[in-house]
Amino acid sequence: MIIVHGRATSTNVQNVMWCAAELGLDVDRRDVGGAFGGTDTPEYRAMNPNGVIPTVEIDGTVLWESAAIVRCLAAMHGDETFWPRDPLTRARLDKWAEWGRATLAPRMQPFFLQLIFARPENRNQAVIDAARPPLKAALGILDAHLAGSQWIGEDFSFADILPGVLMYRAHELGLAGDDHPNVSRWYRDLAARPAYATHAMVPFDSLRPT
Ligand SMILES: N[C@@H](CCC(=O)N[C@@H](CS)C(=O)NCC(=O)O)C(=O)O
Repeated sequence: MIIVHGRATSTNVQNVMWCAAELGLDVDRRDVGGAFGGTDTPEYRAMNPNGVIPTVEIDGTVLWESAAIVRCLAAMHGDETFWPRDPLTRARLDKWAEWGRATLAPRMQPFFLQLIFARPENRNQAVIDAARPPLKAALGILDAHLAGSQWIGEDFSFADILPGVLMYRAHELGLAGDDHPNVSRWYRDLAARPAYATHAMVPFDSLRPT
């Protein structure tokens, strides 16, 4: 039994939902966070003292940190291609999963903040301009890697999920495209996966200020 507490518009919830769907797992997702609220209640804080989403219950065990949850689901239910059991084989994939979290996501964050969450009149063009070169460099590294393979590894795996979940917004916001043809080809291949289309290609207009 898997319960995911978190709104569908959160990329960190999407990580978990997409992973679970790839693994064919049934999930009971409950809207929490953002406009839904619910993260400040004593009950929620008892599960997740950070007050963020997602919080996930797997067979009664409460977990938070979406990347840790993706790895847990992959280890519990993934086959050898999705989650290689040999540590070195897995680490060759996991370095990209971690890179997605540690390098790519922070370089996209300024764009999300400025282009989605800020009111147009409050957008800071200097922040956007300063964020472009580091994002371009990161996408260039990913593009060079994807020139040699369809997926992050030889086969689709957990390592596609952590950077891949960001690609919908990156392409919708025009952050990746002509300069990164292999990234865009990878995004199209991800988008052709029903689990990605359902859980990661979630419109984000509802996150914009009203
Ligand atoms: N590192 C955490 C980050 C969690 C996080 O910051 N979640 C955001 C949404 S993406 C959140 O809870 N925002 C407040 C809210 O939605 O109410 C994870 O990956 O689970």
